Amino acid sequence: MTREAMMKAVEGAMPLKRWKHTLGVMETAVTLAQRFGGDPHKADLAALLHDYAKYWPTDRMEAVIREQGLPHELLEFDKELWHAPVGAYAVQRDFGIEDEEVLDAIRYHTSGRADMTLLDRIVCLADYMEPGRDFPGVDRIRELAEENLNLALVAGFDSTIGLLVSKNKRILPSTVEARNSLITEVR
Ligand code: DGI
Ligand code: FE
Ligand code: FE
Ligand code: FE
Repeated sequence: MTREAMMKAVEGAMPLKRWKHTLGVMETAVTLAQRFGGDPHKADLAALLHDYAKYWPTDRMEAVIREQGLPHELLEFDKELWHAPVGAYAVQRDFGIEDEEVLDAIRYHTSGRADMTLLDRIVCLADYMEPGRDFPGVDRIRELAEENLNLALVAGFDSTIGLLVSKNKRILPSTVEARNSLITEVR
């Protein structure tokens, strides 16, 4: 499928606000790839597709997790986590995406994971800091991202972890592992 056709399909799968977010993540991911030696083409593609399953009904996401053997552990954590691994499955099925690096960047864009690839980091950070994002600390993340991808991403995870702690919500172990792994590298 062409990029144009995928863009139409992704746009049609979400409200306008989320499509604008997607365009922001694409632009930011390409900039970060150029800045930090990543592949801009893969960054663009993974960013375009990263939230494809965001508006799927919960029961449909749950069915994919169960039927496709995705980690069942996810079902015990916030539903907001589900669209990432479900999205990786869906873009392979619906658009024929087979590039494992791109699929992983989609799969882990929300949770993170230990030893994230460069592309994982680029997409996850772009998702935090695209121009349309506005949350406490986002400007600090953008500042750090001028120089240091890892420190910026740690700041991103810190904002998420802080939010989850303040709401007394469970934290997926992969998110803690992602942060542990990043701070071990920057130390
Ligand atoms: O899909 P987006 O809104 O663009 O962003 P996202 O895919 O990064 O989703 C993030 C949401 O997931 C955010 O509101 C926090 C929520 N969340 C719930 N539990 C966890 C979690 N995020 C992480 N990283 N880890 C969790 O355990
Ligand atoms: Fe997302
Ligand atoms: Fe994210
Ligand atoms: Fe997103």
